[in-house]
Amino acid sequence: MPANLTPQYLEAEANFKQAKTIPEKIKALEIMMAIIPKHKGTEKIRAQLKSRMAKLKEELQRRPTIGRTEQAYTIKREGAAQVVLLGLPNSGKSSLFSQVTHAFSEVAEYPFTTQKPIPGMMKFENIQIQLVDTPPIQLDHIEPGLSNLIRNADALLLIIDLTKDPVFQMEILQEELKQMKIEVVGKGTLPSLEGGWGSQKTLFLGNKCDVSNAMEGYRIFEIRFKDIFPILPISAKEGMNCEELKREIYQLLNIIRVYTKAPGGESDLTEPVVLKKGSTVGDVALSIHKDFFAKLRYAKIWGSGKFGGQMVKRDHQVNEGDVIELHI
Ligand SMILES: Nc1nc2c(ncn2[C@@H]2O[C@H](COP(=O)(O)OP(=O)(O)O)[C@@H](O)[C@H]2O)c(=O)[nH]1
Ligand SMILES: [Mg+2]
Repeated sequence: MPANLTPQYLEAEANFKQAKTIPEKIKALEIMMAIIPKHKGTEKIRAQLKSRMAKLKEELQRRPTIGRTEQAYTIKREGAAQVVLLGLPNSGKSSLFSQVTHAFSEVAEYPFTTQKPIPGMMKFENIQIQLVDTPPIQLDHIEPGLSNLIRNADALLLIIDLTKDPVFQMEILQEELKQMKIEVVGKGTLPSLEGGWGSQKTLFLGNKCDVSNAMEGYRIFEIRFKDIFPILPISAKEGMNCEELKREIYQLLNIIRVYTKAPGGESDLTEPVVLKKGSTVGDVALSIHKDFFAKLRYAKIWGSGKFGGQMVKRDHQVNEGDVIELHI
């Protein structure tokens, strides 16, 4: 008996093949198991999926435990995205972190106050973005967990102290990132890299612009780097440009917010669904529940549709601000 697999199933299977980590694979497999047509013709495949799932779960349990410092560098992602702050000692990372989140990170005039990464939530309009303050980097010693922390994040903020030779600081940071095999990308798309290299979307922050000579440093820095990176002058201490900063971070993340509503109901504009740019109606359903994704027949969309309430299929792309009514 033929299996007659649906295009949705094949898509889920493709996602499974692309999944890199075990948790990602488990998630993709769960979706395949939920949406595979349940009839005689798929019995064998369903059994295979089941045993594959069992193996993955076993593997997850067996994974080697990581060292204590690396564990300190593993920060559980919360909110819409995770953004890591990086900079030389005394550049103002902890000051900025304390200014824009409600978390506490010690600020002091002496370097190396921050000993391990600290997460905190930053509110931007109706979403929360997680910021991670890091210990300052030292050229002669790189914490093994730091490279992974940066790679696994959604974006990177590099902070420069504008009052102290910003171009030189930038060179040190670049050297440091090179040692960690991380290519920072400002404008343009992330390249696919080989040989253990990773890349990260990056915004440059010129800090301490409240100090009188800082804007001179900023101009020199800007001339050199503005074509390659988005750069923003800020004062972490005085809170200057912090709202602008939040908006720039949001832009950098390449995410959109859409809103769902029940048929006949109202949408709750305080509760966005956050998705990658380019996501579809199917992704909206999946973000709610995999069964929703499996059973989805069509959606009605307000915003980017040709007219309000237009009926669309699951592969219809959604845009920032769209309101979506899912029909199963
Ligand atoms: N004038 C000024 N001083 C700042 C600013 N941000 C941080 N500082 C000072 O720079 C020093 C180091 O700040 P901190 O946030 O601990 O830097 P970190 O080592 O990068 O975390 C402290 O004395 C802060 O008060 C700023 O925007 N303006
Ligand atoms: Mg600090």
